[in-house]
Amino acid sequence: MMAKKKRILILNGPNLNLLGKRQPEIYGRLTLEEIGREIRSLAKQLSVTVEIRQSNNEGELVDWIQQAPAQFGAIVINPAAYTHSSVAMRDAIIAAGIPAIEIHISNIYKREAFRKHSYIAGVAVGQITGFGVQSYLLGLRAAVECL
Ligand code: CA2
Repeated sequence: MMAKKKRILILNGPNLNLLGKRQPEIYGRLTLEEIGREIRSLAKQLSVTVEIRQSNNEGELVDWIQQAPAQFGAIVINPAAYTHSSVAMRDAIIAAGIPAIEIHISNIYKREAFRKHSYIAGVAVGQITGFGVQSYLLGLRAAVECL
């Protein structure tokens, strides 16, 4: 079995299952499935394994973050709307104690005022925001550097 340090968990928050289906002007035309293919292709080049999950449920995301250290060396997370509301996800990341990289497709600082605050940023290694699908790929590269 591949060492857990070489495994990276990619988490996606609420509504990201709609990617490619609505609001392409903000979030692009690729579906989460298609983005997943690009992520897996880069992971192969970087000699790491990725597991990609999406949930619309805050508690499920908290459970996955809590369980992550048993199987994964780092987390790349697009918390979506929970970025701006979830103390629970922030606390789970602190408790997990493995590096987390926060990513966003859109630039959250160029949008509505309520998106400018992230509960996750202060406990993440860093944040990548505004590069479209590339945010996921840059996030994966950053995570590999943290292993
Ligand atoms: O830019 C990002 O990646 C966000 O995390 C996306 C979230 C938003 O709440 C954050 O402020 C920034 C929204 C995800 C919703 O995704 C959709 C995709 C297609 C159609 C509708 C929603």
